[in-house]
Parts: sequence; C-alpha cells; structure tokens
Amino acid sequence: TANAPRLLCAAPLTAAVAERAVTEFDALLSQEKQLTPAEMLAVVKANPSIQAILVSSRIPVKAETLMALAPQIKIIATSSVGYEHLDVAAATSLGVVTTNTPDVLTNATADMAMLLLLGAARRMREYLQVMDNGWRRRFGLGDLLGTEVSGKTLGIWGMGRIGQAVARRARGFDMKVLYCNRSRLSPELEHGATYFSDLEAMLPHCDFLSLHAPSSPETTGAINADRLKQLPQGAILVNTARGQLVNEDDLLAALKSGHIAAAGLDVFAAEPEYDLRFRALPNVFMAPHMGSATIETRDAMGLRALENIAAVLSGRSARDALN
Ligand code: 8YV
Repeated sequence: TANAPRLLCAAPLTAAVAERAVTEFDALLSQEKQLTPAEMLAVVKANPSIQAILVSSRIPVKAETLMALAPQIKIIATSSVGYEHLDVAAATSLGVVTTNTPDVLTNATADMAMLLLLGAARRMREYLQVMDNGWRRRFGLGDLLGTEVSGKTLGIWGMGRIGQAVARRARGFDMKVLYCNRSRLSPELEHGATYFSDLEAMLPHCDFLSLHAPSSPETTGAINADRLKQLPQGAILVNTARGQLVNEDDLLAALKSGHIAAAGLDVFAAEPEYDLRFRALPNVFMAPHMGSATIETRDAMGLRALENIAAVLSGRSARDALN
C-alpha cells in the first residue's frame, strides 16, 4: 500500500535524523536498540514494501543475511565510514547497493584522536582518578609528570581523510608528522609530512603513533609485539580506527613493561565489551568508541545515509556507493 514502510532504520538515530526519516520516507524506526541481523530480517520479511535499510557499524550484514534480504532490499546504507561489517562483494553479486558516510565524521574523529593523544601524554586517566577521589595532597614539582607533545614526532598509519585531519591538528601542536599509506599524497595534501611506504621503516621514528587504517584481513593484528618493539621506548599509541588493527595481548604486555608509555584507545577488538585488563592500567586513557559522537556529526552521518537511500530508491546513483 501507498503508506507502507519502505525504509527500515535498524539503528537508533538522532532526533533530527529520525524526524527527516519519517518525513521523507515511510520509515520504520528502532530507537530503543540496534536490531540484530536476525531481527532485521524478521521485520523485512513481515514488511514486503521495505526496500532500504539504514544500519550502523554495530550491525553486521554478511553474505547469508544479504542473500535472505535480496531482491526485496535495494540498498543497505551504513551510518559509518568503516564498512568492514558489510559484505560488499556479496551485495554486489546480489545487486544490492551499499553506501557509507565518509567526510562528515572526519573532524570529530580527528578531534577524538587528539583528545586521546593529549590525554594519554598528560596522564589524564590518573588526574581524573585523583579528582574523583577528592584531591587532598599537594603534588611536588616532580610528581605525576606527563610527556610534552610539542616538538615530538607523530606517525600516522593510514593517511586518508581522518589521518590528514589529524596531521593538520598535530601541526597546530608543533608536532612533526610522518605517515605511512599505500600511496604517497600530493604535495598540497602532504603539507610537509614525511612519507613512508613501509610501516616498519616509520615506527622507529615515532614518539606517537596514531592508527587510521581500515580494518581488513591485511591490517588485522598488524600492531603486534614485533611492530610495538620497533617503536622507541616510551612511545604512545592512539587508536580511533578499529580494535582489530591491534593485537591487544601484545599491547597490554608492552604497556605493562613500559615500552609503550601510554595508550589512548577509542576502539577495542571485542566491542561492545573490552578487555578489562586495560582498566587495570592507569596509563590507558579510554573512550567507548565515541570518535564520531557529536551532535553535529551524528546528524550529518544520518542525513548523508538518508541522502544515499533517497538516491537509490529514486533510481539515481548514490554519492557514497561502495559497489
Ligand atoms: C561510529 C565508526 O561510531 O564511522 C565509523 O566507522 O566506527 C563510527 O563513526 C559507528 O559507525 C556508528 O555506527
């Protein structure tokens, strides 16, 4: 029927995005919780007029789910830049368009990387603990000292949009920037950062290392004991990309030994849970995967996903098509 739902929003949305979704589409919302793939499938089967699904990076859409969804579903739009949770190859062979939301979360995520970098360097986790416990004693001039970031070298692994935004910020903090990327950037985008084609060649020069590579079979576990050992003694690791890039057992060992002085982590391998051994280490400054979590950015991500859906449902090509 004419007013049957055509769009399923499987992840809770911001108020502005939810309002736009119900205004522009016959939208079915799930504002209380993220639907699981099985729940999503059940809703779609019960509503044969649904042709589009909005998901987040918290909702995996693998080949068997796609097979069950096609041909009813024309587009799966994820409200995230990362899309390793979508089986794009399977979607392509089934004729399902998949889209992500690049650009709009670049600044928020780069801000989070700097927040974690500064927080790790300046021992914010310990300072917060002191303040939470009611701070009574005066600290001496040699107590609880952090590490200065000015004049230090930051290595960026993955110099895409977010890596470049982190580089811009780091320059504002008077840091020297190195980067490792599959290809070298043009001089205008490089802004004086030094290119390394090889991660291992860059690591010995990094006082700080910030991860901005996508999660893939090639990058899984790349930051392991060997790579951590190549960083200088006392280096600081920042991860706002994906927990899968890091071998967490190896990172925990390096944090305990002090070879890695501190880490700023927004992402973990076992999300939405995290290895509680990180909690016991005062030199780990952490957030629960909140890099893109500003009102402005989450609004923009959702609207961008809706824009991609509108394009595909009206027979146009989507701005952020992955296939
Ligand atoms: C979001 C993210 O927290 O964009 C990504 O890849 O991981 C984050 O922006 C998440 O995707 C929300 O779905």
